Amino acid sequence: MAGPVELSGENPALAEQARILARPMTLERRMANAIRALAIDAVEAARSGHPGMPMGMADLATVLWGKVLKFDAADPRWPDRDRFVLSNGHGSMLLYALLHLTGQPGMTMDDIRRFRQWHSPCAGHPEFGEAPGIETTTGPLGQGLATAVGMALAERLLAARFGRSLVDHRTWVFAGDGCLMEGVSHEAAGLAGRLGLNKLTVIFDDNSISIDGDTHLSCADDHLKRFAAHGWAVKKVDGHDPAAIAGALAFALRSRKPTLIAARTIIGLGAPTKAGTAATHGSPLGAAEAAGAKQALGWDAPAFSIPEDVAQAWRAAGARGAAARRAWLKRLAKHPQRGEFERAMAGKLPEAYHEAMATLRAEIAASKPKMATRQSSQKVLEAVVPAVPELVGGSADLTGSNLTLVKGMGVVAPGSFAGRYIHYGVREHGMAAAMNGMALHGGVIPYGGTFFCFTDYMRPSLRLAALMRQRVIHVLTHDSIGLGEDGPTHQPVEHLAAMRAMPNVAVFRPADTLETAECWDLALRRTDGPSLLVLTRQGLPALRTDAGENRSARGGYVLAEAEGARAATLIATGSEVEIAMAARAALSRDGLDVAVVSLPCWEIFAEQDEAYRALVLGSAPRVGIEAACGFGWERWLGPDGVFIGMPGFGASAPAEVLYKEFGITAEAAVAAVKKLLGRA
Ligand SMILES: Cc1ncc(C[n+]2csc(CCOP(=O)(O)OP(=O)(O)O)c2C)c(N)n1
Ligand SMILES: [Mg+2]
Repeated sequence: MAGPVELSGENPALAEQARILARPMTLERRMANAIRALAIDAVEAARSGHPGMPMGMADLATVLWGKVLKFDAADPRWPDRDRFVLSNGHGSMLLYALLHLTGQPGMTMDDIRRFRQWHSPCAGHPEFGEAPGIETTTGPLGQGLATAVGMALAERLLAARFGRSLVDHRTWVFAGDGCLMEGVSHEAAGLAGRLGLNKLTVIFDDNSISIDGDTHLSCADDHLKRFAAHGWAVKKVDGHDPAAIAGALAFALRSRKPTLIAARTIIGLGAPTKAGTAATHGSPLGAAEAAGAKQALGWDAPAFSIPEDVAQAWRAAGARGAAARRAWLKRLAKHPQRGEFERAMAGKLPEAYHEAMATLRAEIAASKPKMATRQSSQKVLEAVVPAVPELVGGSADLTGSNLTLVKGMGVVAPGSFAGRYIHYGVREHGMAAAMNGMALHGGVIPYGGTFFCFTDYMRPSLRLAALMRQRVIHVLTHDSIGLGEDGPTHQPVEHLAAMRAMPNVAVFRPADTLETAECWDLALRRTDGPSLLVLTRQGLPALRTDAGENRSARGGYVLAEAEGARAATLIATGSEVEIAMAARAALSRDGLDVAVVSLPCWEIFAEQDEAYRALVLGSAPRVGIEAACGFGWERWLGPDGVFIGMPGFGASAPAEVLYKEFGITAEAAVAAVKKLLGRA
């Protein structure tokens, strides 16, 4: 709720505010005041929200959207539009006001009246998919900035592939103190600086205020020096002076580096007593302060209404890019790569992909390779990367471990964007955010690698990918104690459960090379959410030789049926399917017929019809085997099932020793079955 309200005499921002408000009242200032008024009204009506940021950044938004940003309100999804990312997403009313005022579809005044209410596209924080002009979901601070790096990178990659006549746009970010304090801003800025993404501009709302009060309570960073050190061009500007703002944006347009513009603003500009204080950050101004703000701004229109001349000026801004879009459509119509461009932007896999995948699966079935599933994944990439030109790979400095690089991909470097492989550096969080940005941009399908354990370092970006249902593919190797000697810091035990708990994510843990190809196939075809490929460091035998049907497509299946009536069902994933098969053979020697179920993707299996699941799981006693914590396994094992897995963290030792010491063995599975059947 509201922080302490400063009395006018004690609030140093008020003198500065008075000087700003005394400037001549131009149409451009009234356009900015329209944003302020809508933010005030919507937050008052909702009795919640963040008026301070839109009031502070309205002048910046008016110059950017009114003069510079390339867009056509008539088609918010025009592929060659500039991308605008509101990284300080709490100021969502700024974006909703801009979308409404410029006349974009899906953002009516009634929607704004219903800010933060059930079914309104004007959610508390901007949500991708709620209106076509919302480029990405923001709110977790720093994410928008890091996502924008991926958008700017995708633009460079596509420009290299299709040429400037089809792809030539910029990425603009509004970010606050919070975004720059977040660690991910360092990763994002470092990557953008290194790659020289000069068409990326961050406009930093330099208001020295965050929720607890003055930012100097916690942060004395020199953001300009920091970004300069990251390889950015930097500039300071008065965020309430339209001419100076236009000058700074022109500087960004000319820059050969990514640009940070630190725009000095007063949070809540216009509020008679609260301006410049944290009190305007995240609560309604209150009736008296709201009325006082409108008076100070010279705004006398009724709530939720815009004077006609101001409305007209904003609609004209919305139509500014119409001619550019028409010219672009003409160029597209004649472009020799039109079909490929449209296919890639639509996210449709090429015909050549389906052929390459079918050939690969047949070849694997015939050759029965014994290898780690991370190597199986490399085999898949070797086959599909040449067939799918929009696949863009990378790794967070673990290329040789994740096996994500395929010969001939070419490495992306400053000024050289024809390659398709990105060395993200040791920046898991930034990598995952950039991958989200690439997927949101469209035209590329990003995959990236790290150790499965370090999904912890990218979880906030994974969560947004899931929330936004983006096709990003994570190659997560070294998936259990099977990695051995590196020890418990590197051995995931709770990560499968944690990732399976996240909505909209598909977690694939294949058991051999054929299953790995099947899971990759499912991940590539899956357009409505992120896919995680959880892969081993250690070698595994080939368990399957039937390439006909993609059996992983049902999430789980009976890999080996019991020879007679099922006495028990062993259920396993990934490397533990081999153990289940060994246990089945041993039990068979003892006259016990058991089935083995491979469950590479729980999420897909859970979506199958009841009858199929019942058929697979059977009614005999069940034993689950997975080299991880058992959290969640009761879902498949029922109250009477037995789980064989990790009791807690792992340890540093050779993998075989760890499996034996932690009791994840065929012998343990045999004993568990016998005990369940009363044969112990
Ligand atoms: C990752 C993350 N942590 C915390 C928050 C909660 N939060 C929202 S806004 C904010 C302060 C942001 O300060 P600033 O960016 O300067 O915004 P301003 O008050 O200037 O609008 C915080 C801590 C959040 N949204 N995301
Ligand atoms: Mg701030």
